[in-house]
Amino acid sequence: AWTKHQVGGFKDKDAFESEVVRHVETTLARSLYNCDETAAYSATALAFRDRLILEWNRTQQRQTFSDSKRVYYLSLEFLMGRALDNAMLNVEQKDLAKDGLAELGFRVEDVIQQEHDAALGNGGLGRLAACFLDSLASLNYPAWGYGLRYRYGIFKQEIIDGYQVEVPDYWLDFNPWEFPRHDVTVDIQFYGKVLTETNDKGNAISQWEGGETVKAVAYDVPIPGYATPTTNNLRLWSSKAASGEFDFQKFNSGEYESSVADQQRAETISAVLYPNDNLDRGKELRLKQQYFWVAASLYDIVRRFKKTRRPWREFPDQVAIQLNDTHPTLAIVELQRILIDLEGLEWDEAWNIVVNTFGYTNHTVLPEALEKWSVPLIENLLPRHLQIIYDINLYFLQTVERDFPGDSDLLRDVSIVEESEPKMIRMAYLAIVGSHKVNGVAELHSELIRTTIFKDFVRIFGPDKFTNVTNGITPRRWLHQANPRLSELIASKTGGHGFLKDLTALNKLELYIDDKDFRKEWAEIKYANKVRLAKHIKATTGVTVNPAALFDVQVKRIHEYKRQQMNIFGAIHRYLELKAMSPEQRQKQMRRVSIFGGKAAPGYWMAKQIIHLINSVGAVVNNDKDIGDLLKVVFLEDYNVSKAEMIVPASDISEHISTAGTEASGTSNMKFVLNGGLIIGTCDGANIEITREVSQDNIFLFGHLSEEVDDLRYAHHSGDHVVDPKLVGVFEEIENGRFGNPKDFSDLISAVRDHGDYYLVSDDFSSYVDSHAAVDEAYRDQEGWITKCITSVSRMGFFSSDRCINEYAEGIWNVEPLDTTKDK
Ligand code: 26Y
Repeated sequence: AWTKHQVGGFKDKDAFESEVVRHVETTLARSLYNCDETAAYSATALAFRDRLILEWNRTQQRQTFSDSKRVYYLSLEFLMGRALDNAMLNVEQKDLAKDGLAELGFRVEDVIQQEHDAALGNGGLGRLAACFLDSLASLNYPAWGYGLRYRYGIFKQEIIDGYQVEVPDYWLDFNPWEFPRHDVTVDIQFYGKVLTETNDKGNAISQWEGGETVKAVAYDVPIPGYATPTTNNLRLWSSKAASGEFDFQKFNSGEYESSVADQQRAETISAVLYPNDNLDRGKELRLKQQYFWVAASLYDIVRRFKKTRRPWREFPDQVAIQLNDTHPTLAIVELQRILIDLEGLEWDEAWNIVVNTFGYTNHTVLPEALEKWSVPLIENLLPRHLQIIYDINLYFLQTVERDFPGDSDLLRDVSIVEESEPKMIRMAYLAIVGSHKVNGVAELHSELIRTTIFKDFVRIFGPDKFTNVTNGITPRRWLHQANPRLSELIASKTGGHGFLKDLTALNKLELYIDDKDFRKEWAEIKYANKVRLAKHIKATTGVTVNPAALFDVQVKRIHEYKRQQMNIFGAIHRYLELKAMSPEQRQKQMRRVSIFGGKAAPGYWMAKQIIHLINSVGAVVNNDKDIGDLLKVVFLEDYNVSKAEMIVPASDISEHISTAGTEASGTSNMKFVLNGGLIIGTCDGANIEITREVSQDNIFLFGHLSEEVDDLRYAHHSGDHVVDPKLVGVFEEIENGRFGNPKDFSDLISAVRDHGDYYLVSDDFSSYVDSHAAVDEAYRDQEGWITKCITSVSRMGFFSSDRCINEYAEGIWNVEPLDTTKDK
């Protein structure tokens, strides 16, 4: 069996310490006497990195020699967070590092905090990709991630005078976790034109020529699995000016500035992550990013395949490529281009290979998030790809016409090319046509895509092409790392840390549901986590919160469909009710801290108004002497992965309150329950499956169902739309100026009152308020509450990303884990 110190870890504490010292003195060129926490972090990270890369090498060799099928996960976002804590825990050497660092005069927790988050993603989709990498490695799947090495990740959020201000996130100053591969580069072509000739067989041969070239340089990030030698690779591409004679000539002939400008233009491609979540803006630079990354990745994958000297038809037996949403859909077109233009395959043979290689995951039904690219834009940037897209569409529509003769509405509806002005390419349709499987990310969501946005494709391809893989989260980061005390307590009752590899083992906890000591320890851990968050709130906002109060948390990207506006309206309603009470009555009420966090896309006006309203309400409520501890409203700045690791374990109740049918899955809902918090939520996304597991008694559900949404929206426009009276009271107070200039919030109010209330805030408001009253009641009974929490945690095994990855492997990729013991 694998022992961690063989390669992946350190022989003992002394070996670790001497590596840290060596890095301080040589790599960092500092003396031990002026080694501060930053230097201690750097040296510790470098020491662990050195060990990881040895295991990484062995993993790559093992995977190459075994000649097994590999998975390639293509994602424009990898929201990794910090790496050091995770690496220490996954190689099971955090205790050793803790002792070693203590001897050098440092606390491991302080050293860990020095690390800058790797924030190469927006929200759920990017974090899902990161959880998947952890599971793929932990389960020993031969798998690579491919993404972009953004110079700037998601912006840092500052709150100034209650408003969001965006600050660039320059994170690469010191990044010990990446290995530049200056020898692994790919030239990527843009623009130019297509030359078509006829060969001797009379077939048209197309070549894409001219245009400009940009160089892609690989940077590799090692991904350690938990308690296994497998260390997989995340390859991120960085753009650079191609060392073309072109620039050099310019440089020589004195056109220094324009040569530098060319260089900068090339580097711009991987410069910044687009900060939109679930909102498509159709910017040319984003299309350039997509093609740059997809073309470099495919070149790499094809190069690796060609080394095996297998015939092309075996490509899908060696390679599975998963598309994380439509962002990498051009990979379908690029592979078809490589096969027909460069490798000389016939169209049908090539297309068969392509379809059997790709799988497509859809993450949203929101129309504004479905990618479309204008035909003129693609034609200019990628002329040959546009031709291939038209051919793909032509052959596809021919099969539709054959199977559904004369149905011209159907042809128009499913055409990859939308006949608008300008014409648009519907990327989701292209992804469906070019993949062998399409999946949604929770049961309701998968059902919705089958019956609404993709229903015509179910008719055409049959139901088997469409499937569900309910999302999951890695219990390593989201329990063991974020909540170490809870992880230890669970280990002490379930027979060790095996539950981190098989999360269903949590069910053993139900045996201890009446164990007094266990319950006491459970409650103490939650309280300690709340104390830690309370300290953070004090330090960052100046607001004092009582850790004995009920912590009510909503942290996620700010979006109207996620309905943070309903939450803050609810908090205002609670405030008004408290104000209306006599002091005696008031003292009987449950204490609450209403905690918000999340970023708004910089161009999303309504989302920014929501942030401003939350802060404005906080400024009034938190300073109201009548209210004191009974209600606090805080907005936590710059919500990110490492903040989530502190916030999630400290919640009593978390809010997952999207309009039914709009949140594809949600994944933080799983994280909160796994950490002993309960949920208030709508019947949406994975909330439904969480309810099935933990039972109706252990979740606070409210609101209309997804089947009802269309009718309600329709009714709003038929004249007699009445706003819920409680909500009217809330609006009155806002408009009275109680929370500052009412003009600042008028769009939030009119969206509900005057513009059709698309997200059903008014329709769900009274049931939302009632549900919060039920939360208060339940929390009064502390013993009953703890029982709910323990029961819920014990039933969360299903939501491990390990289960989820195994479902992809079996149902979509047809890949198997690699035995890591054979070569030992
Ligand atoms: C087109 C482009 C601007 C775009 C960029 C980012 C579109 C969408 C996104 C991000 C989407 C996203 O994060 N979706 C979330 O995916 C999670 C993982 O499947 C789900 O849990 C969550 O419900 C969904 O909103």
